[in-house]
Amino acid sequence: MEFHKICVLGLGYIGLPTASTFATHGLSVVGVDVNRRVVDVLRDGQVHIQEPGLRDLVQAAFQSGNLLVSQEPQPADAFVLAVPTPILADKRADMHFVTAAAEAIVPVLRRGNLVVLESTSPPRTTTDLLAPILERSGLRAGEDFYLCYSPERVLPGQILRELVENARVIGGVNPASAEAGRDLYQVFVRGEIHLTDATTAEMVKLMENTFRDGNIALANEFARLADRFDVDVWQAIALANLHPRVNILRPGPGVGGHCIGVDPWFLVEAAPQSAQLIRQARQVNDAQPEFCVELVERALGGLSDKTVAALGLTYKPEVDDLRESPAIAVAQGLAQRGARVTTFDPFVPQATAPGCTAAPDLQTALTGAEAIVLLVDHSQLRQLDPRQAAAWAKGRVAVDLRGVWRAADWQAAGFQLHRLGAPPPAG
Ligand code: SAJ
Repeated sequence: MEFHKICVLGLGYIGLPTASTFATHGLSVVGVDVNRRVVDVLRDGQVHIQEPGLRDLVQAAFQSGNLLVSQEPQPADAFVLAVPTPILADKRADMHFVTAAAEAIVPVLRRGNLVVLESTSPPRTTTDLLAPILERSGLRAGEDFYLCYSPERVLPGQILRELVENARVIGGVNPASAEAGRDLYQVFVRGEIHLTDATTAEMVKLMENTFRDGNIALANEFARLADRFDVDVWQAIALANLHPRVNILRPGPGVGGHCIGVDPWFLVEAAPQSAQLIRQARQVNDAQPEFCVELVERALGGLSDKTVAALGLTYKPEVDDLRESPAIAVAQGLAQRGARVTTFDPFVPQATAPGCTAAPDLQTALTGAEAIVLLVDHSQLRQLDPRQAAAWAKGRVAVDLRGVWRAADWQAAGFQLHRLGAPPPAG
């Protein structure tokens, strides 16, 4: 099947790079976002998302003359849905963006079109939620138009490269739909394209992120056990990972972002009795910020009125994304227990956590601090020279929740370095 014009619905972390990449590969693309501000910002030549290389890619897409942005979808050969699928407070999937995007397509859907859902979704969303809405057009999914699920699998921070290079899974409501999906994505995907059915493709995506969440939960539980038995979890994991069939991930303050902490709940909601381990892993990771707050409290011998510099706020290193960040939960928890918390994140210096104060730079954050807590291992924070920290800080307590600061260096600078999942420093 040949594609000349496509509509990409949702111009966020996935939709904007995808729309721009299709445009720079010669397709005529209408990027659609219901948010007027997003459309205005893009028309203004700006980009509302921070991702390495994205600004240049979007500019190239506009300069090619192939990218238009609009609040409304237009008739096209294919429609790609890349809208958010967050969870509600009760951990159920919030599918209203998918529903709304599908409803917006109905009036412009034509015989022979392809519709692809990329948003991470509960099993059977494509067949049981999306198809019935699209069939309000009077056309039948798989017969009159092609319908696929093809999950985005790109890592924030590496999106542009992974979009093109990663293997792609495309699941159709019938084989002809999957093949139509392949014809679309092979416009720019250089990784292998694997065809399957729509529900399998939905499960693949959920299984990938659930696997990672479970592995991190295990690492976090190992950190708690190591704490209990005075073992250095970092050394123990490094040694265990020498086994050819073991690859334990890293403990930390918890799991953040809009994917790994969210997607496993879609399986729990869909089949609670069959997803008990998955639920438990989520609960372990969600409890990890509190465990870290208690670690800092122990290190300081109480938090009340203590001045704490909390370094890093984003959900992981080298990104500016604050969504569901466990670092924010830890900083907030410290403040709730009475500490005076100053936060600093080099990627988002204006941001802070509830009850905390933002410092514009590292020196301001550390000045007068009784304890320094590393929450996110951005390279600037990882490389913090303990002698410099000693010159600015008031106290000599440091807490490394990422396992990246060298104990010997910090001790040499006069600090007591406490590390997550490691015995407390001597003395
Ligand atoms: N984390 C740890 N320990 C680790 C690894 C990660 O505590 O060893 C934490 C991070 O600090 C962060 C969270 O987990 O808070 C998630 O970060 P991440 O880098 O593992 O993943 P995301 O959310 O940025 O991207 C994931 C990726 N999925 C997998 O690696 C299986 C990505 O490929 C997906 O496309 C993305 O989710 C998504 O959009 O679903």
